[in-house]
Amino acid sequence: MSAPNAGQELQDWIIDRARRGGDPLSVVESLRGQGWPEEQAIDLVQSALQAHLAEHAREHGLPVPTPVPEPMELDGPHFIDTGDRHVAVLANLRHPRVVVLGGLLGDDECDELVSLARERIQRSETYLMDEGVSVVHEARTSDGMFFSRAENELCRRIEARIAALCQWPVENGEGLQVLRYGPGAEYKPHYDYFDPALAGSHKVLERGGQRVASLVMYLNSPRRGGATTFPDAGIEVAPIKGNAVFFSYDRPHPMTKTLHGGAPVLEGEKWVATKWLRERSYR
Ligand code: PD2
Ligand code: ZN
Repeated sequence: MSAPNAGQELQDWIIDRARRGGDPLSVVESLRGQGWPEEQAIDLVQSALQAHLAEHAREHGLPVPTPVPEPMELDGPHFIDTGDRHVAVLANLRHPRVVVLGGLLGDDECDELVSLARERIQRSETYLMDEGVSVVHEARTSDGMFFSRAENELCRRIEARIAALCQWPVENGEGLQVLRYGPGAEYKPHYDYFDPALAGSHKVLERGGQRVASLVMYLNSPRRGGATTFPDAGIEVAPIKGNAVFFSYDRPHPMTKTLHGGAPVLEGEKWVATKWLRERSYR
Protein backbone atom coordinates (compact mmCIF):
# COMPACT_ATOMS: atom_id res chain seq x y z
CA MET A 1 0.00 0.00 0.00
CA SER A 2 1.35 3.45 -0.80
CA ALA A 3 1.76 6.13 1.91
CA PRO A 4 -1.07 8.67 2.23
CA ASN A 5 -0.31 12.39 1.99
CA ALA A 6 0.10 13.81 5.51
CA GLY A 7 -1.66 14.29 8.83
CA GLN A 8 -3.40 11.66 10.93
CA GLU A 9 -3.76 9.20 8.09
CA LEU A 10 -0.01 9.22 7.44
CA GLN A 11 0.70 8.84 11.17
CA ASP A 12 -1.63 5.81 11.29
CA TRP A 13 0.10 4.35 8.23
CA ILE A 14 3.55 4.72 9.87
CA ILE A 15 2.34 3.11 13.11
CA ASP A 16 0.73 0.29 11.18
CA ARG A 17 4.01 -0.37 9.36
CA ALA A 18 5.94 -0.29 12.65
CA ARG A 19 3.41 -2.67 14.28
CA ARG A 20 3.91 -5.17 11.49
CA GLY A 21 7.61 -5.30 12.29
CA GLY A 22 8.89 -2.59 9.94
CA ASP A 23 11.91 -1.06 11.67
CA PRO A 24 11.95 2.77 11.63
CA LEU A 25 14.64 2.93 8.93
CA SER A 26 12.66 0.78 6.51
CA VAL A 27 9.61 3.02 7.08
CA VAL A 28 11.79 6.05 6.28
CA GLU A 29 12.95 4.27 3.11
CA SER A 30 9.33 3.63 2.05
CA LEU A 31 8.47 7.30 2.58
CA ARG A 32 11.50 8.34 0.51
CA GLY A 33 10.27 5.96 -2.19
CA GLN A 34 6.98 7.90 -2.12
CA GLY A 35 8.88 11.12 -2.79
CA TRP A 36 9.34 12.51 0.76
CA PRO A 37 12.74 14.21 1.30
CA GLU A 38 14.92 12.23 3.77
CA GLU A 39 14.89 14.77 6.64
CA GLN A 40 11.15 15.17 6.47
CA ALA A 41 10.67 11.39 6.33
CA ILE A 42 12.82 10.97 9.49
CA ASP A 43 10.87 13.73 11.28
CA LEU A 44 7.55 12.17 10.27
CA VAL A 45 8.54 8.71 11.54
CA GLN A 46 9.99 10.09 14.78
CA SER A 47 6.98 12.23 15.61
CA ALA A 48 4.50 9.47 14.68
CA LEU A 49 6.29 6.98 16.94
CA GLN A 50 6.54 9.50 19.77
CA ALA A 51 2.83 10.34 19.53
CA HIS A 52 2.04 6.64 19.51
CA LEU A 53 4.17 5.94 22.61
CA ALA A 54 2.56 8.89 24.42
CA GLU A 55 -0.91 7.62 23.60
CA HIS A 56 0.04 4.11 24.72
CA ALA A 57 1.40 5.50 28.02
CA ARG A 58 -1.75 7.56 28.66
CA GLU A 59 -3.97 4.54 27.92
CA HIS A 60 -2.07 2.54 30.56
CA GLY A 61 -1.97 5.30 33.18
CA LEU A 62 1.81 5.76 32.81
CA PRO A 63 3.80 9.00 32.57
CA VAL A 64 4.49 10.05 28.98
CA PRO A 65 8.11 9.42 27.86
CA THR A 66 10.38 12.40 27.23
CA PRO A 67 13.55 12.59 25.07
CA VAL A 68 16.71 11.66 27.00
CA PRO A 69 20.45 12.11 26.42
CA GLU A 70 21.90 9.28 24.37
CA PRO A 71 25.69 8.89 24.39
CA MET A 72 25.70 6.20 21.72
CA GLU A 73 23.71 3.64 19.78
CA LEU A 74 23.99 -0.06 20.41
CA ASP A 75 26.47 -1.54 17.89
CA GLY A 76 28.24 1.83 17.78
CA PRO A 77 32.01 2.44 17.89
CA HIS A 78 33.94 1.34 20.99
CA PHE A 79 35.28 4.82 21.61
CA ILE A 80 33.42 8.13 21.77
CA ASP A 81 35.30 11.28 20.76
CA THR A 82 34.33 14.04 23.20
CA GLY A 83 36.61 16.60 21.58
CA ASP A 84 39.38 16.33 24.17
CA ARG A 85 39.33 12.59 25.02
CA HIS A 86 38.43 9.22 23.57
CA VAL A 87 36.09 7.57 26.04
CA ALA A 88 35.75 3.76 25.90
CA VAL A 89 32.35 2.08 25.88
CA LEU A 90 32.88 -0.88 28.23
CA ALA A 91 29.27 -2.08 28.52
CA ASN A 92 26.04 -0.97 26.89
CA LEU A 93 22.62 -2.08 28.09
CA ARG A 94 19.31 -1.23 26.48
CA HIS A 95 16.87 -1.69 29.39
CA PRO A 96 17.60 -0.19 31.81
CA ARG A 97 19.53 2.20 29.59
CA VAL A 98 23.00 1.94 31.12
CA VAL A 99 26.39 2.64 29.56
CA VAL A 100 29.65 1.89 31.39
CA LEU A 101 32.41 4.24 30.26
CA GLY A 102 36.20 3.87 30.54
CA GLY A 103 38.59 6.81 30.88
CA LEU A 104 36.04 9.60 31.02
CA LEU A 105 38.29 11.47 33.47
CA GLY A 106 42.08 11.55 33.68
CA ASP A 107 43.78 10.56 36.96
CA ASP A 108 44.91 14.15 37.50
CA GLU A 109 41.35 15.43 37.01
CA CYS A 110 40.04 12.90 39.59
CA ASP A 111 42.72 13.95 42.09
CA GLU A 112 42.03 17.64 41.55
CA LEU A 113 38.26 17.20 42.04
CA VAL A 114 38.88 15.28 45.29
CA SER A 115 41.26 17.89 46.63
CA LEU A 116 38.92 20.79 45.73
CA ALA A 117 35.92 18.98 47.25
CA ARG A 118 37.65 17.71 50.39
CA GLU A 119 37.68 21.05 52.17
CA ARG A 120 33.94 21.68 51.58
CA ILE A 121 32.57 18.23 52.25
CA GLN A 122 29.78 17.61 54.81
CA ARG A 123 27.46 14.72 55.73
CA SER A 124 25.19 14.15 52.67
CA GLU A 125 21.55 15.06 53.00
CA THR A 126 18.60 13.35 51.34
CA TYR A 127 15.78 15.40 49.84
CA LEU A 128 12.45 14.26 51.33
CA MET A 129 10.15 14.70 48.38
CA ASP A 130 6.89 14.55 50.34
CA GLU A 131 8.03 17.30 52.70
CA GLY A 132 10.24 19.37 50.41
CA VAL A 133 13.19 19.48 52.84
CA SER A 134 16.71 18.00 52.92
CA VAL A 135 17.74 15.96 55.98
CA VAL A 136 20.54 13.64 57.12
CA HIS A 137 19.20 10.14 56.52
CA GLU A 138 20.45 6.63 57.34
CA ALA A 139 19.90 5.55 53.70
CA ARG A 140 22.81 7.75 52.69
CA THR A 141 25.90 7.55 54.85
CA SER A 142 28.29 9.38 52.53
CA ASP A 143 29.65 12.93 52.84
CA GLY A 144 29.12 15.33 49.97
CA MET A 145 29.26 18.78 48.42
CA PHE A 146 28.08 20.54 45.26
CA PHE A 147 30.08 22.66 42.86
CA SER A 148 28.02 25.25 41.07
CA ARG A 149 28.00 24.90 37.30
CA ALA A 150 31.14 26.31 35.64
CA GLU A 151 32.50 27.13 39.10
CA ASN A 152 36.12 26.70 37.97
CA GLU A 153 38.14 25.70 34.92
CA LEU A 154 38.09 21.99 35.83
CA CYS A 155 34.30 21.91 36.26
CA ARG A 156 33.86 23.77 32.95
CA ARG A 157 36.11 21.28 31.13
CA ILE A 158 34.32 18.25 32.57
CA GLU A 159 30.88 19.75 31.93
CA ALA A 160 31.77 20.47 28.29
CA ARG A 161 33.03 16.89 27.91
CA ILE A 162 29.83 15.46 29.36
CA ALA A 163 27.72 17.69 27.09
CA ALA A 164 29.65 16.39 24.06
CA LEU A 165 29.42 12.79 25.27
CA CYS A 166 25.68 12.91 25.91
CA GLN A 167 24.84 15.38 23.14
CA TRP A 168 22.88 17.32 25.73
CA PRO A 169 23.12 21.09 26.35
CA VAL A 170 25.59 22.07 29.07
CA GLU A 171 22.85 24.42 30.44
CA ASN A 172 20.65 21.40 31.21
CA GLY A 173 23.17 20.01 33.70
CA GLU A 174 23.16 20.48 37.47
CA GLY A 175 26.49 21.39 39.07
CA LEU A 176 28.79 18.46 39.87
CA GLN A 177 28.17 16.72 43.18
CA VAL A 178 31.13 15.03 44.90
CA LEU A 179 30.54 12.24 47.43
CA ARG A 180 32.95 10.54 49.78
CA TYR A 181 32.10 7.15 51.30
CA GLY A 182 34.20 5.98 54.26
CA PRO A 183 34.48 2.30 55.25
CA GLY A 184 30.95 0.85 55.63
CA ALA A 185 29.24 3.87 54.04
CA GLU A 186 26.62 3.26 51.36
CA TYR A 187 23.79 4.79 49.40
CA LYS A 188 20.72 2.55 49.56
CA PRO A 189 18.89 1.86 46.27
CA HIS A 190 16.81 4.79 45.03
CA TYR A 191 15.69 6.55 41.85
CA ASP A 192 17.34 9.83 40.86
CA TYR A 193 14.19 11.33 39.28
CA PHE A 194 11.74 13.35 41.34
CA ASP A 195 8.41 11.68 42.01
CA PRO A 196 5.88 14.16 40.56
CA ALA A 197 3.16 12.84 42.88
CA LEU A 198 4.99 14.16 45.96
CA ALA A 199 4.41 17.72 47.12
CA GLY A 200 8.08 18.69 47.45
CA SER A 201 8.85 17.78 43.84
CA HIS A 202 7.12 20.84 42.41
CA LYS A 203 9.75 23.21 43.76
CA VAL A 204 12.67 21.23 42.30
CA LEU A 205 10.89 20.62 38.99
CA GLU A 206 10.46 24.37 38.44
CA ARG A 207 14.21 24.58 37.81
CA GLY A 208 14.82 22.72 34.54
CA GLY A 209 12.13 20.05 34.74
CA GLN A 210 12.83 16.40 35.48
CA ARG A 211 16.17 14.73 35.79
CA VAL A 212 16.46 12.49 32.73
CA ALA A 213 19.95 11.00 33.14
CA SER A 214 22.70 10.46 35.71
CA LEU A 215 26.43 10.05 35.30
CA VAL A 216 28.35 8.65 38.27
CA MET A 217 32.11 9.17 37.80
CA TYR A 218 34.61 7.29 39.96
CA LEU A 219 37.37 9.48 41.38
CA ASN A 220 39.34 6.65 43.02
CA SER A 221 39.31 2.85 43.21
CA PRO A 222 38.28 1.55 46.65
CA ARG A 223 40.07 -1.71 47.47
CA ARG A 224 36.81 -3.65 48.03
CA GLY A 225 33.08 -2.90 47.83
CA GLY A 226 31.42 0.34 46.70
CA ALA A 227 30.03 -0.89 43.37
CA THR A 228 27.09 0.99 41.83
CA THR A 229 24.30 -1.58 41.75
CA PHE A 230 21.14 -1.83 39.63
CA PRO A 231 19.00 -4.36 41.54
CA ASP A 232 16.27 -4.60 38.86
CA ALA A 233 18.83 -5.41 36.20
CA GLY A 234 21.10 -7.60 38.34
CA ILE A 235 24.26 -5.74 37.39
CA GLU A 236 26.89 -3.92 39.36
CA VAL A 237 29.50 -1.52 38.09
CA ALA A 238 32.95 -1.62 39.67
CA PRO A 239 34.21 1.75 40.90
CA ILE A 240 37.44 2.21 38.93
CA LYS A 241 39.19 5.58 38.94
CA GLY A 242 38.40 7.63 35.81
CA ASN A 243 35.54 5.35 34.69
CA ALA A 244 31.85 6.23 34.89
CA VAL A 245 28.36 4.80 34.62
CA PHE A 246 25.70 6.65 32.64
CA PHE A 247 21.99 5.80 32.91
CA SER A 248 18.90 7.53 31.57
CA TYR A 249 15.20 7.38 32.43
CA ASP A 250 12.63 8.66 29.96
CA ARG A 251 9.91 9.04 32.61
CA PRO A 252 9.74 9.18 36.40
CA HIS A 253 8.59 5.59 36.78
CA PRO A 254 10.06 2.28 38.05
CA MET A 255 9.42 0.82 34.58
CA THR A 256 12.72 2.49 33.62
CA LYS A 257 14.41 -0.10 35.90
CA THR A 258 16.87 2.56 37.06
CA LEU A 259 16.68 1.70 40.74
CA HIS A 260 20.33 1.94 41.75
CA GLY A 261 22.49 2.20 44.84
CA GLY A 262 26.03 2.52 46.10
CA ALA A 263 27.01 -0.75 47.82
CA PRO A 264 28.82 -0.49 51.17
CA VAL A 265 32.51 0.24 50.93
CA LEU A 266 34.25 -2.78 52.47
CA GLU A 267 37.85 -1.60 52.42
CA GLY A 268 39.34 1.84 51.78
CA GLU A 269 37.21 4.82 50.82
CA LYS A 270 35.26 5.73 47.70
CA TRP A 271 34.98 9.11 45.96
CA VAL A 272 32.53 9.82 43.14
CA ALA A 273 31.31 12.85 41.21
CA THR A 274 27.68 12.72 40.07
CA LYS A 275 26.25 14.77 37.22
CA TRP A 276 22.48 14.96 36.74
CA LEU A 277 21.00 16.08 33.45
CA ARG A 278 17.63 17.85 33.30
CA GLU A 279 15.02 18.08 30.55
CA ARG A 280 15.55 21.80 30.14
CA SER A 281 17.89 24.60 31.09
CA TYR A 282 18.80 24.43 34.81
CA ARG A 283 19.46 27.78 36.52
O1 PD2 B 1 28.20 6.35 44.51
C1 PD2 B 1 27.42 5.66 43.87
O2 PD2 B 1 27.77 4.58 43.39
C2 PD2 B 1 26.04 6.15 43.70
C3 PD2 B 1 25.03 5.23 43.70
C4 PD2 B 1 23.74 5.68 43.57
C5 PD2 B 1 25.74 7.49 43.55
C6 PD2 B 1 24.41 7.86 43.40
N1 PD2 B 1 23.43 6.98 43.40
C7 PD2 B 1 23.99 9.25 43.23
O3 PD2 B 1 24.85 10.16 43.37
O4 PD2 B 1 22.80 9.48 42.93
ZN1 ZN C 1 21.53 7.94 42.64
